[in-house]
Amino acid sequence: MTHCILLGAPVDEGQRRPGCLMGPAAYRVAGIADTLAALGHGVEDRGDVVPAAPGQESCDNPAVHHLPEIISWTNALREATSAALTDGMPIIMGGDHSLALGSVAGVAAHAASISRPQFVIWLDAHSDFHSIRTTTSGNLHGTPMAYANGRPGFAPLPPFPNPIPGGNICMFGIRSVDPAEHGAMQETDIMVNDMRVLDERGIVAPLSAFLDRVAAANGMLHVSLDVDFLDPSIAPAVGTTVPGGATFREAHLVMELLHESGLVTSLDLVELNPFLDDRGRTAKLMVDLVGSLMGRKVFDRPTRSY
Ligand code: 4U7
Ligand code: MN
Ligand code: MN
Ligand code: MN
Repeated sequence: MTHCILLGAPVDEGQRRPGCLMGPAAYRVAGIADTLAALGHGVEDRGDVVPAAPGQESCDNPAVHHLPEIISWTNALREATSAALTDGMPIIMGGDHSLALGSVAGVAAHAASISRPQFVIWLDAHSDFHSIRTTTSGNLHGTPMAYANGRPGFAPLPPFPNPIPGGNICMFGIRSVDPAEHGAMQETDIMVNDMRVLDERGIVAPLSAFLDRVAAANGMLHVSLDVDFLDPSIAPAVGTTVPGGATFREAHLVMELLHESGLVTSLDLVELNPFLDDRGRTAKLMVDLVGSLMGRKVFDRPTRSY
């Protein structure tokens, strides 16, 4: 039994399409708390995180927008996430992916405070590896993975606490990488499992290779699930659809294997835009995936089935 702590993060300023701010409400309406409780977990909904009033920060990339708002969110979510980790498993309900600038900083700070290594699995169509300097869209939801890896070019954001080494990061399902991101990623040892790798090797082999690493290091594992990891045909409620995403069963299998690993300590649910949804089906699918991540299965299996 896990003590699950729901944190609403109605962040909308990391991209340009209004609607992600309704994400936390949609997860609540789709029954996230009841889903967790039915699996035997404790559930504590701490409501929506409230950021401080934005300041006046600026940067020299004219494309970037809403930087002061995102800095306020980053600070508030870092504190809320690391505080929640002392009591249980934070589930951060977004909001666009810029919320991970704060949530991943919070998990990294907590892991450092108890001297455990932090690992991240990034389930996304995109690598989100821009810095504030290199983004051409100016949408800061395309930057959190680079911030967490300690990439330069993030002033005036606070320095990332204890940057996560590339070897502790696994990208899964990516199929849209900008040239500046590609160049920067080449200099890291991030485990990149793009869609081509998953086509060739399936889900189990690459995912279990990463999970073995986490287990060997007694690491904490943060899962960042972007709606656009999923194929748009099953998950239409997202602003940045990319064809060729994970199928229904691939996504559930990822979640089931993550559950069986027993390694997951925190979770982001990001980029749901309920305004674009079709009768709540994307919100419901995301909640069902949380169910699989937290132990729902048809039949019991041995702890490692591969
Ligand atoms: B998401 C993009 F140009 N790379 O920087 C950009 F393709 O959190 C997309 O993964 C970023 O949805 C997508 O704007 C961010 C674009
Ligand atoms: Mn993303
Ligand atoms: Mn994405
Ligand atoms: Mn997106």
